[in-house]
Amino acid sequence: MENDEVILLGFWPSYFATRVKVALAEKGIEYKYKEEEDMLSGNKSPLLQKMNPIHRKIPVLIHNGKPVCESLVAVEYIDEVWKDRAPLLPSDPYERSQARFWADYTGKKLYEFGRSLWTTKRGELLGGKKDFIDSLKLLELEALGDKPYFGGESFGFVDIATIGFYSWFYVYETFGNFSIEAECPKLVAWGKRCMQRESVSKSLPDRHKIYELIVEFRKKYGVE
Ligand code: GS8
Repeated sequence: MENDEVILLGFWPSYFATRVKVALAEKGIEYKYKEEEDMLSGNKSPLLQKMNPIHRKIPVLIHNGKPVCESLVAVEYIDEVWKDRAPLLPSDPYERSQARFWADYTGKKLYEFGRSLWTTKRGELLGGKKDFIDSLKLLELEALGDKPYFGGESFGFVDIATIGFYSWFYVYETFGNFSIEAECPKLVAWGKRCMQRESVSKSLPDRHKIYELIVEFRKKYGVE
């Protein structure tokens, strides 16, 4: 594993790419990061098109020249290949199934409802805001509960899958005009707890930078 070549194709604000960054950091793997420069205009680099010809999406983990696409697939791959470090997924099959379920939930529901908050004109939000808050509350109640991390006492797969959204909370709150801390205090406390880990704090994008990007995006596409 010493001489392995590990490359990550990413786009800095992406929570999907953040998943892979945090997993690599948790395992202490050195890698080369390559930014997709022109993502918002829909232009994909030749390397991305070659490495992910099916979806042409980041993140792509390239291990010794071979691509692994889809963020959660990449996180599981990292966990299986670098076994000498603490495991990211639980060892019990049922717990593992539940971890996969919630990781999938955050990538689908939080992504979908969260996106509608900043791609919708302010006056037209209507049900989108409620859907988003409900999806967060459900995650807090059903998956996190009173535990410090989703998997229990230690940081793991669902934390890795979800923590990238924490950087987007500011965008959701600003465009949705609500406080996530007021709605989901345990989830916000969890986010702060995760930020105390170096693997997280050094991998997460800056929330104000994301906000500025979204302001630009809304201007460019006439969403005001
Ligand atoms: C989603 C990746 C994705 O949406 C995963 O890896 O988990 N299910 C995939 N990537 C976005 C950037 S982050 O919002 C992307 O690459 N979009 C480009 C496109 O849709 O063409």
